[in-house]
This record gives sequence, C-alpha cells and structure tokens, in this order.
Amino acid sequence: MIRKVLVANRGEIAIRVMRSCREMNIRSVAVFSEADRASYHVRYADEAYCIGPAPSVQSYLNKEKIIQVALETGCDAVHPGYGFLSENADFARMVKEAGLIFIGPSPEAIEQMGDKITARKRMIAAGVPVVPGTTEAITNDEEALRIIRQIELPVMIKASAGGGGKGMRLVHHENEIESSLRAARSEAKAAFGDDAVYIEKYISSPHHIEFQILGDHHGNIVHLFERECSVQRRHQKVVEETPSPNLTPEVREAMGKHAVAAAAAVNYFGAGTIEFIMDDQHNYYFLEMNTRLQVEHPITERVVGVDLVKLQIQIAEGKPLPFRQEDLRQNGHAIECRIYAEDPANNFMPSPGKIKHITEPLGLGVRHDGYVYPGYEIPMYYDPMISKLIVWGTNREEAIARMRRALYAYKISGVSTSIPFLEKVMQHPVFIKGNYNTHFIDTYLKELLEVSECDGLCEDVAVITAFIHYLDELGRVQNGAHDGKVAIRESRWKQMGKSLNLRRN
Ligand code: MV4
Repeated sequence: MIRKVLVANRGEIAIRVMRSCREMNIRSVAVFSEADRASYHVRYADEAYCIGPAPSVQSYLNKEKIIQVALETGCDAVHPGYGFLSENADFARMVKEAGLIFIGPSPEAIEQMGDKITARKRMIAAGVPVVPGTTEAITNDEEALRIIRQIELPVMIKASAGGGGKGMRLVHHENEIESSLRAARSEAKAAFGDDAVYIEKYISSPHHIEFQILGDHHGNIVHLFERECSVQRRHQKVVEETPSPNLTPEVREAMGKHAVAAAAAVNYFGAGTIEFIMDDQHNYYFLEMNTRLQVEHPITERVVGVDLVKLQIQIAEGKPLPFRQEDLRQNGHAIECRIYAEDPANNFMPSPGKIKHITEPLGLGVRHDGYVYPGYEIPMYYDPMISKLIVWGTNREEAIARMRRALYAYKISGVSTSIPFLEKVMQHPVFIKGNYNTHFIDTYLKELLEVSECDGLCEDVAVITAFIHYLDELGRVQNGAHDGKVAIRESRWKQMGKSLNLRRN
C-alpha cells in the first residue's frame, strides 16, 4: 500500500497528481525550486521542501536530492509527472534501489523505448507497422544512399536518442544526403551524447494519432482509445481531441490492437502512449512510445471515464487492472486547449510575468487544470504553459461550442496568452470540418493570427462600459435609489458592454 507520495514536478501536473492522492487518502510531498516558493503546488501539498536554485538542473532534475527528500519524509513512492525526470531510466532505477516505488514503467521499458532504433526493432518483431526505413544505425554514406534509393526520397534522418521532433532532418535531394547525415550525427552527439541516426521514409501531411495504454504487473494490457493531436506548432501540441474525427471504427480497432502489441513487446506496466502517424488513406505507422503520463491525458479520462493517476498508483501498488478491454467505451467527445503565457502575434514569444487578474471558466462540461492565481509571477525558467482547458460534449459539435463558450469566459490579464489564438482555431472551418493534419497551424497561420477590427477594441470598450455601469450603480445605491424599479431595466451601459463582447463570437 502506498501511503505517501513525493511528486517530483511542479505546476499544474504536480497539483493534478496530488488531487488524486488526496482522494485516495495518500499524503503528498511537494518539492520546489527557489523560483517556486509561491507556486500553488507548494501550497496544495501536505508538505513541501526546497530542493535548490531556479534552473531545472539544480532542482527538478536533481535526482539525488529528490530521492533524499522522499526518504527523509517517509514516502513510499515517487510520481515523476511529465517532462523533467519522467522518462529518465537512471532515475527510475535509483528510486527503486532506494527502496521506493517509482510510479511509472520499468527502467528497461523506458530504455528500450527511449532508443528509437531499438524500439523500431521491437515493433517489427511484434508485428506493429513502422515507417519504412532502417533498423540499424547508419554508419556509412553508400549504405545510406542504397537504402534511400530503395525507399525513395523524401526521407527523414532521425536521432536514435531523439524523439518528440528533436534531432530530425528532412531530405529532399540526393545531393543533400551526405551533409544532412553529417549534421544530424553531430547534432545528435551534442544534444544526446549519442550519434546514432536512422532513416525513415517521409510521410507528408500526416495525422498525429496516439493511443493511451495501461499495463499492470500481472501481464494485462489494455488501450483507452486514441487522441488526435495534429494541431501542433514546432512539435508543441496546441489542441487535442478524442475521439479522432479521422478514424473509422475498423481502423480504430486495428490501431488499438497494435498499440497493445507495442506495449506488450517491452513487457510494459503503468500508463503509456503509443504515437502513430497516419496518412489520408488510413495507413498508419508506429513512431515512438511515450513512457509517461501525458499533458493531454484528461481528454481520455473524460471520454473513457477513468482517473489515470489513480490507476497509475494502483498499478504501482501491484493491483490488477480493474477492467478488461471489452469493458471500455468512448462516451461523447472531449477537447483540450493548452493555454500558454505567450504572444502569438510576436512569433509565440514566451510572455512570463505577474498575473494581475484571472477569471477561470466554469459550468457544465468544463475542467480547468491550472496552477496560477492573481499576484502569481510566472517564472521564466520553465515551460510557459499556464493551464489546460478541457471540455466535454455529447458530440464533437457540442464540445466545440462549449470550448468556444469557455474560452470566451476565460480572462487573464498581466501576461499575453494564447486564448485569442485558440478562439480562432475553434472557429476555423478546417478545424470544424475535422479533417485537419499536422500542417494545420503552419498552413493557416496568417488567418489564425488575424485580429478582426473589433476584437481588441470591443474588449476595451466592454471593460469601460462595465465600469461606467458599476459607477452608475454605486451612485444609485449611495443616493438610496436602489428601490427595485430601476433594477428591472438593465442599465444601457451594461447592455452595451454585453452586446459588444458578444459580437466577437
Ligand atoms: C515523421 C513525420 C513524417 N515522416 N516521420 C514529429 C515528432 C516526432 N514524434 C516524429 N515526428 C514526425 N515524424 C516520418 N518518417 C512527421 C512527424 C510529425 C511532424 C512533422 C512535422 C510537423 C509536425 C509534425 C507533427 C507530428 C509528427
């Protein structure tokens, strides 16, 4: 039984993990950097300990320090969240060797899936479709040329130690092969300390579709269906939804079986994600496995009806999965928008700073996973994601309408945010149609950035009229004129503020 968990992370995911701990009557211990003393995850935890200066390498990546705190506070287990140490096999091993439970997969599974060439070999052996390409590291240029002629240009050169879009190179012409290979190898060496690279055929304009899987310590593995993550920019996901509007029931079933086979190939336990790319003809290929809980996990939770963190903890305790594949269904439709402190109009430049005001969206079918509050200063040292807005509807149309309503109600001042950009995405005909692919943002960037004449101005005028209305009311109350008669008719200033604000949608 796990009774106390150290959460080796910060921000919204640390709070997300601690919320499940609280429901399970498990104590939570936060760790924080000097820049995070006032962070909400510190306040939410039962206990909190400073582990070092602001830079991640000196705090959230300090394995020894984190394990020391876990031991000194009497924790049974460590939850790594996402990012930071979540896919670090050495950390998982050190946690285990300290006599603690790592709430995640085995170090061996992390290692095998972390090395993309090894992962490709395992997938081929397990009968999971992979992108046509090499199964060994490319060591000489003649061999590379022979393989590329076989699979045909364009191709991608990828770092075996890379992933998530890091260390990738697209090659269109034979005369670029030699220089691209050399550059890819030296980049990979510098970034990952490993210069192994491999070659894959380039799949143009694919959909990014990933399957959530769960495995227990008794050999059971299930999938919890897919997430469509094609709305990305520079390998940063922006919007995710489930079910994917681009799958048929038959393709979904086949992909789900391959996702389970992929996890089984490395004896996987815990929560994980199998990433596929899919072309417009529904040909799909394994790309990589993420051996952690992902940012976008809440849409799966909502549609499948599970608590993934609770399940991670129960799996770590050695309990069998509480359901079989045939018990799981997709119910309705969920969408997540990631809210970043950034300025889309200024090349999505991060916009750290102090939150002056925040009004979080509420109401039917809305979930808001965040960590900021008025007066909180977003540090410049970490990812600028402020929160995740997740909505559910009985179908896709209702979910989109609900997301638009929630984005409309979401107000943050003090920092620039991606909220207006997300509103544009939710109104875009190609997004609404549903057949968008990974090039959606790049293709329509100009119109997604367009600010209609009214947008900013309406907002300002709405605020000013609301304030005049407030002063009006104040005057009425002070003059003793608030007798019910005047309250029936809305102030014209208030009406004007409302209509100006509504016209934006
Ligand atoms: C690809 C690909 C097309 N062909 N590999 C990007 C992140 C990492 N998981 C692998 N990625 C891709 N690998 C082959 N052989 C397309 C992607 C890709 C992508 C590429 C450009 C712009 C956005 C993208 C989003 C998802 C996947």
